[in-house]
Amino acid sequence: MVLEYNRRRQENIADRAPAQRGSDRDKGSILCKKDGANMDKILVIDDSLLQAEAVRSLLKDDYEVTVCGTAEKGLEKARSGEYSLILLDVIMPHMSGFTLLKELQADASTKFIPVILITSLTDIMHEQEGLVLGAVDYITKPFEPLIVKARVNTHIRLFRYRMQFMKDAMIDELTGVANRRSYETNSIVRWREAIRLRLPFTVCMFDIDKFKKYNDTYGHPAGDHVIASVARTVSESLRRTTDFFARYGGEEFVAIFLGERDDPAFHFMQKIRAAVEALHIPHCAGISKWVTVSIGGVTVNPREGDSYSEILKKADEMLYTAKEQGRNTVVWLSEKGQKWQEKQVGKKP
Ligand code: GH3
Ligand code: MG
Ligand code: MG
Repeated sequence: MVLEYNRRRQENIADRAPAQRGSDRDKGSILCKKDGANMDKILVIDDSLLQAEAVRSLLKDDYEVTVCGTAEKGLEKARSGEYSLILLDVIMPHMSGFTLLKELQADASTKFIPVILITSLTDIMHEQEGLVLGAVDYITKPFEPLIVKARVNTHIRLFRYRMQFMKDAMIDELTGVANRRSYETNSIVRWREAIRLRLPFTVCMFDIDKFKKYNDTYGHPAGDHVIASVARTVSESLRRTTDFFARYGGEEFVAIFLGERDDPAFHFMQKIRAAVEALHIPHCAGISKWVTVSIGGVTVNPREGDSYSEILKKADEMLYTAKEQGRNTVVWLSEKGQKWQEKQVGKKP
């Protein structure tokens, strides 16, 4: 899945950034960001250490190269979502490069990584087989260093364009946060992850209060600014890489947390509600002096067979209750099914 791959990749880039900042490896690189935060990683899978080292020394100035001596280890590494390219040997003991290529293509977390086969099998039949299986290129040994370098550079560049394109398709233009399409995929990925890892799962819906009135009073462009400001305030408050926040549509947003218990999640949302009000964007709707949001959330411990849409429906019900309670408030359904209601703090002007 594109998003699952992108997510793991983003997490890994974020994790790697401090360690690589200012690294000597970045100097003179044409393909890596100069701050080193985004140096592309290449995985070399080859049972011949000598061959693998030759490839590593060829590419190490421009890329961070990891070497794996077996297909099994290579597969495990590839699943981390860190790699922008795999250079794969074909003849290896236990599992061949072709078998590994099939596995990589069948796995949602690895199928987007370009694979270049680098092999001593020079006949057309093997080359054909490798390309049909999904390899982006086929290089025979002994290889010409400059050609390998050029091909690697090209495929890394194409991979970057592709990732950027896929990322852009998942971003809401007005706010810069994830869009509805991104949410549809991410919510299910996280829901399954919560079931698999037996983690608490939280989903909350946000809705800007009396926003029609805001548009009618201050104009649509000003309304757009408000939507963007609210989105920025919430997304900047989220710190964990597993937190997910998206524009659900119009003036509504959705957030998903994995592994957070209900009590801290509820308090966190109270803080976010207060942070939006503290933006002090004037609003004449009579709820507060400022623009406010209502938030409905639910935390559950999902089990196999539970339905995500049921949980989302409950979060929506909590949001509806928050609106009924006078808006600018948070209403929560706890893990034990208790309804928690924040005391509404907004003051009338
Ligand atoms: P409530 O407190 O019950 O949520 O009231 P509300 O007025 O916010 O709810 P309602 O659903 O009646 O109105 C939502 C408004 O949000 C209407 C629509 O024009 C506005 N809206 C939706 N998308 C956008 C957008 O992209 N930009 C702007 N400026 N306004 C938008
Ligand atoms: Mg609404
Ligand atoms: Mg609204």
